[in-house]
Amino acid sequence: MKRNYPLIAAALTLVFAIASCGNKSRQAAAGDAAAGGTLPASVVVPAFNADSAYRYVKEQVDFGPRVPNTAAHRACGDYLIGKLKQFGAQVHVQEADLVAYDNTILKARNIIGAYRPDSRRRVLLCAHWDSRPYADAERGKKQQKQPILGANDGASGVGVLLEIARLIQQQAPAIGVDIVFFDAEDYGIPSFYRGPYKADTWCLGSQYWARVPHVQGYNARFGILLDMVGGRGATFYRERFSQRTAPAEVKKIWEAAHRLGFGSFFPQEDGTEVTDDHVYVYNLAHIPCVDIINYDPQSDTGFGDFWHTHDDDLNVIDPATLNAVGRTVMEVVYNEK
Ligand code: AHN
Ligand code: ZN
Repeated sequence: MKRNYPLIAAALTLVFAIASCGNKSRQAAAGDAAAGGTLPASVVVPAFNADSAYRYVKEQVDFGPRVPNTAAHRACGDYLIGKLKQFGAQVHVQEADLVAYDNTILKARNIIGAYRPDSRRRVLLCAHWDSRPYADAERGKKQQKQPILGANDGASGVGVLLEIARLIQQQAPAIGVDIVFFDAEDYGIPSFYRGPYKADTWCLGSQYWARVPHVQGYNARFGILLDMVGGRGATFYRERFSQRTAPAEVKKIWEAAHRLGFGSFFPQEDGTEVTDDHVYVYNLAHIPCVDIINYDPQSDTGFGDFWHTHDDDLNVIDPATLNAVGRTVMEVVYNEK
């Protein structure tokens, strides 16, 4: 069959002209063109605002350490509920008394914002919102027992997801989205503890949610967990549990990052395996879930020198990192059909 090239070219020009209208960015198209790819994707992805995400990180940190059973924790939880409502989500607050490694009863709340709750095509976006009660990676014994601000470890993932919630309200993607803020992730056995060993002391909120989801029979195509996604110069290697249990989703996310020009943040290399909320989402709720988590091969802990220390404050947060992660997640979500 003889193809009418001038007509096809004219039609494509028209399509692009229409797609260029309005003030929405065309990240997908720009990224494809820059990467020398084939045809630009036609989906319009709202522009992630890193300054807005940064503000949401700061607003959490301003409450102080968000350790379960404290006033700051309660106040920040109320703030998160208010923001999700403000951004038009259907909000579920899942309250639970969770038992910590030392038998402390934690008054915990998983906070869920659902968009298009009736759609069966869904994606789960999650992060933990509590901060660690101990700076147990500090050298000094006294500092070790004090709680941390967790600007990166906690607030960064939530900040990115609040910005995504704001954008979903403005222009919804084709699928349903659940934003889940897990509580009591970071109350695991501290390095200075000398009592009896106990398993599964991290990720208490996600363990609870994965056993008893906010709606019966809950399911999603896949999940994306954001953990420590705001550190200056952060690198997100392919976390090994995610790679093993959700390889197609890892591929999709890392390819999206590279398409958008964020290859330096997302090396195409495997990191370590991390026990994080995504492990329980997969093992207990059977939803494949990818952990986007900072892995620093240079540091002793693998999570950067400020991890679980008092240095994890706003000074370690770089909007450029929030931007790389936020745009990548937006790209993936808005390309789901
Ligand atoms: C452990 O250290 C066992 N897991 C890392 C999960 C974590 C802690 N993410 C943030 N803080
Ligand atoms: Zn932590």
